[in-house]
Amino acid sequence: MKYQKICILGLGYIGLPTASTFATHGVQVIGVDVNPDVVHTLRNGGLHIQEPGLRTLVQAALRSGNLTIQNHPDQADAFIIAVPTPFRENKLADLRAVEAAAQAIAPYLRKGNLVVLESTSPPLTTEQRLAPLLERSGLKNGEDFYLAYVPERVLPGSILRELIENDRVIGGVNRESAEAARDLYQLFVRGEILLTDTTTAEMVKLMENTYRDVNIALANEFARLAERFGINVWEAIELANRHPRVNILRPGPGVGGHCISVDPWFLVEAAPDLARLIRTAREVNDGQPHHVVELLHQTFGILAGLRVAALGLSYKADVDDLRESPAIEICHLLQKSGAEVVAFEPYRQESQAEGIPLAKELSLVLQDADLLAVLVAHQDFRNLSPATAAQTMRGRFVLDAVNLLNRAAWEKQGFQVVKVGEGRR
Ligand code: SAJ
Repeated sequence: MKYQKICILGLGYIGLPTASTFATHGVQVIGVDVNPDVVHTLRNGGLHIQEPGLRTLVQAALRSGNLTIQNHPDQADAFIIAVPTPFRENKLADLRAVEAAAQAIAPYLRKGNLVVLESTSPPLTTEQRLAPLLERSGLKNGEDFYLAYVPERVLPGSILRELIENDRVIGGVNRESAEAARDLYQLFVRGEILLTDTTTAEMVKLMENTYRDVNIALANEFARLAERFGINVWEAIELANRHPRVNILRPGPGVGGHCISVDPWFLVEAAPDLARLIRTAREVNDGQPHHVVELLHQTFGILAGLRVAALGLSYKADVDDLRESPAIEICHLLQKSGAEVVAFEPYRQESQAEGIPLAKELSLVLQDADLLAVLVAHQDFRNLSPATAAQTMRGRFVLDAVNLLNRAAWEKQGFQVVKVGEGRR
């Protein structure tokens, strides 16, 4: 199939790079977002999210004249839904944005069109939730229009490269739909394109992120065991990973972001009686911020009244995304314990985030602090000098939740250091 004009709904971390990449590969793209601020920002040459290389790519796409931004869909050869699928308080998937996108597409759907869902969704969503809404157009899925589930698999921080290089799994409601979607994605994907059915593709996406979540939970549990037994988990992991079939991930402050901390719940929701390991892993990772604060209590005693300099608020290193961030949860828990928290987040310029005041510079956040808490392993923090910190800070407590600091160098400056996964005998 040939595609001249496509319409992408949702211009976030996935939709915007995808829209811009299609546009720079010669396809006419209508980028749609229901948030008027996003539409306004993009139309005026701005960017509402940060990702390495994205600004240049979006500018090139706009300059080529192939990318236009608007707040509603239009007729096109293909429609891609890339809207968020968060969960609600009760951990059940919130598919309202997917459903709204499908309803918005239905009036523009024509015979021979392709509709693709990219948003991570519980098993059977494409068949049972999306198809009926699209069929309100009077057209039948798989016969009058093609329908496919094509999960995104790109890693925040490396999105532009992975979008092109990663292998791509495409699930169609029938073979023709999978092939129609393959014809679209092969316009820019250089990885292998693998065809399957929609529900398998939905499961594949959830399995990938669940696999990572369970493995991080295991690393976090190993860290807790190491703390109890008085050994250094980082050394133990390095040694265990010398085994040819072992690859233990990194313990840390917990698991955040909009993907790994959310997606496994979709499997728990779909089959709570079966997904027991998956639920436990989620609970271990969700409990990690509490564990880190407990570690502080045990080592430093009462936290009330301490001034804490928190380094990093994003959900992981070198990204600006604060969603589900364990660093933010640790700050909130410290505030609840009566500590005064000021944070420095190099990717954020605002004066506060989620009720946490933000300092504009690293040197300012350290001023008069009693406890330095390294919560995210941003590149910017790697060269932090213990001598400078000792001059600026009031107290001598350090928490390293991400194994970034050299313990000996900090102890030499008189700091008392707590590290996740490092037990002391
Ligand atoms: N984390 C650890 N220890 C580790 C690795 C990660 O504590 O060893 C933490 C991170 O700090 C972060 C969280 O886990 O808080 C998730 O980070 P991540 O880098 O593992 O993954 P995401 O959420 O940025 O992106 C994931 C990726 N999925 C997999 O690697 C299986 C990405 O390929 C997906 O496209 C993305 O989810 C998504 O959109 O679903």
